Amino acid sequence: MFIDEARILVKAGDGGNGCLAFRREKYVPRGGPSGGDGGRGGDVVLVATEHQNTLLQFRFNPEHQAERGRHGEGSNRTGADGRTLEVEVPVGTVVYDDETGERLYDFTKAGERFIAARGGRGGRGNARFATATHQAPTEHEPGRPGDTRRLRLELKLLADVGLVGFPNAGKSTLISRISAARPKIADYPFTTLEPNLGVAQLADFRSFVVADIPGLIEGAHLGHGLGIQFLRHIERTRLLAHLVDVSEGSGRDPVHDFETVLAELASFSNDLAKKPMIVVASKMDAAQNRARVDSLRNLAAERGLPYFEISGVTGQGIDELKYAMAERVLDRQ
Ligand SMILES: Nc1nc2c(ncn2[C@@H]2O[C@H](COP(=O)(O)OP(=O)(O)OP(=O)(O)O)[C@@H](O)[C@H]2O)c(=O)[nH]1
Ligand SMILES: [Mg+2]
Repeated sequence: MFIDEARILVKAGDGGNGCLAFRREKYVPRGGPSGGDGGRGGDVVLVATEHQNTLLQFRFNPEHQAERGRHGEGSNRTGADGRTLEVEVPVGTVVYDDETGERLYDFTKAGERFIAARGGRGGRGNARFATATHQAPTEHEPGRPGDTRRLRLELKLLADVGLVGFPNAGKSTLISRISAARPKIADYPFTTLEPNLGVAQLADFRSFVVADIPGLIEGAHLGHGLGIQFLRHIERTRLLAHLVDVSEGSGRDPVHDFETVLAELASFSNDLAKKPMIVVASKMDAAQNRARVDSLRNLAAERGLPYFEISGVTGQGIDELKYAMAERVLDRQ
């Protein structure tokens, strides 16, 4: 299982100090104590969101501090409370205390909130200490410090985009071009034996997760090749990118390849076969026969599927494809 991890420091706001003051006003003899209370420090609250799917943002931004409470003032003015700081974490994040290892919270739904650090209470002003026999109190309290905590966040990455296609279609090459994943790439079928996940990043720091799985061949659902057991890794993706080798080297017909893989997907699950799909003509640099390429393009057009042409070798079309994937899986942002 591919796990994303981040360590963060959360600091809640300190409470404001209570005030020491006495009322001094014209025509009011012996004005009493009037020091207001300090405000409460802001909490740091983690909030689950579906707008993020990795913990990447915390690598650039590991410290989160909420506002302190304002100090109390004379004339019984209470200091304002510090604002709560909300920190968004992806749904699926598990929060641990980094010092004790204790598991503190497990986010399963968007909108769930966990108070990671509580703000300090404001100190009481001297007005609070007045009693019938103690009319000019000078006691007043400092605010309490807010909690400081080191947390470890852990997220099981779920893929947004699944790469499917025949063995040798260039799936691993593609994931290595759009993410930091470095799977084994070789000129023979079934190079990939285990699924690989990669985080594809966009220029604006948004990101999505791509899964590269072993290739499928005819009869995969009967156990041919490596079989279809790996398809469960892409069952929860929101988009499939179907790579078809359009170079002469494959020795097969692109349309036939496309339909074969689709049939294998359908025999695994109907949902999978119905997932949104992008058709990708792969190895364009080695495709001399335009008719082969066009047959795939026409097929995509007939089925109303988006179509891209790429080469993992020259880089042709890679960025366009990456942004097309992002557009379809990050539509919530
Ligand atoms: N000419 C050319 N060769 C490519 C391109 N993309 C991948 N290849 C080559 O094709 C072979 C297979 O690439 P992989 O990325 O391992 O293919 P795969 O789909 O992951 O294969 P399996 O893991 O076996 O299913 C390698 O020798 C790559 O160098 C491309 O765009 N152009
Ligand atoms: Mg591979």
